[in-house]
Amino acid sequence: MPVMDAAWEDWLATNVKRGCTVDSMVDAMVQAGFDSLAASAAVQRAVSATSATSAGAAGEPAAAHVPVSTHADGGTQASPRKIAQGEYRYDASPIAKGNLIHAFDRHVKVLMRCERPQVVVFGDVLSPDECSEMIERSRHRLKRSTTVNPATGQEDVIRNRTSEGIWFQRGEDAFIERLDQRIAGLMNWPLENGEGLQILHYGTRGEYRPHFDYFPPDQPGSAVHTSRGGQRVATLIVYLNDVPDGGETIFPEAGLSVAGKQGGAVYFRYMNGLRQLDPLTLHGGAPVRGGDKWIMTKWMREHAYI
Ligand code: PD2
Ligand code: ZN
Repeated sequence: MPVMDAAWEDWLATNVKRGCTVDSMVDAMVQAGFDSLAASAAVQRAVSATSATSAGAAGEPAAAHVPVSTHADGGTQASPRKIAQGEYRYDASPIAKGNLIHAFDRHVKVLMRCERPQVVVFGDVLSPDECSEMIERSRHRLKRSTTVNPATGQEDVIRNRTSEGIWFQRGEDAFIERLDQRIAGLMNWPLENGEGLQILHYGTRGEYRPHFDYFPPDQPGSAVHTSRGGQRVATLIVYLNDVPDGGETIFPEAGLSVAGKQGGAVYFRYMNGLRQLDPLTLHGGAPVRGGDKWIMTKWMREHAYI
């Protein structure tokens, strides 16, 4: 594998300034022999460094891969309050204390907590039957997943995200409503601030390269998404099956990896009360090495998502 030397750093800085997409740079590095994880992390660092220099916004990463809702209807205008600059300050997490959290209709186990970044791993958020029901409801309706082009806000099918997905509208029937309520209780965030549940399916070799879930504030395409409900503040990924091999959720900047277990979930929070965004929440879905992987994702916004 090539090494990340000064020549590569220069190449990255030049291409970021030229406006090349993250994917094109990652692809070029992978072609040159870099491991995809190392390439993604290097590109994200270069994008962050360049946006910090050009916008004077130290600590505000300019992410590129933002999964979005495909719901098309309009919504309320989010407050245009500025994102605070400077080093991310860890304030109190909304997640309840204790080893067992009462979330609407279920007691959920806390298996692991990390403070920097704020990550919590839960067991038994959904029962095995509920996981199977979500998979069966989704199996025949899957479409290739997209990511947001940060320049335009449009969705692109690109190689960094090899999965298929489907969205359920919030509260679309009694079963979904119950899961929405439980998840809002667990995340301790208003139900109406949640996007609809998204189901994702990865086959063998499917992966989702490292990215941020929040909309990069300095990218023109983000305004399209934050105009409805404001910025994303936290994510819950629920594992709907046991993956035979691979498919961990990884946090490369934190050196953390979560191997999913059916019904369990990983929570991470990236926007604090000052509206700063936490660059340590860079995360991805590692390649599935055997079998397939099903997850369900809930993204919470700072305002009602109507
Ligand atoms: O599949 C995953 O583990 C994963 C990892 C990172 C999913 C997402 N992000 C996502 O849907 O945003
Ligand atoms: Zn993500």
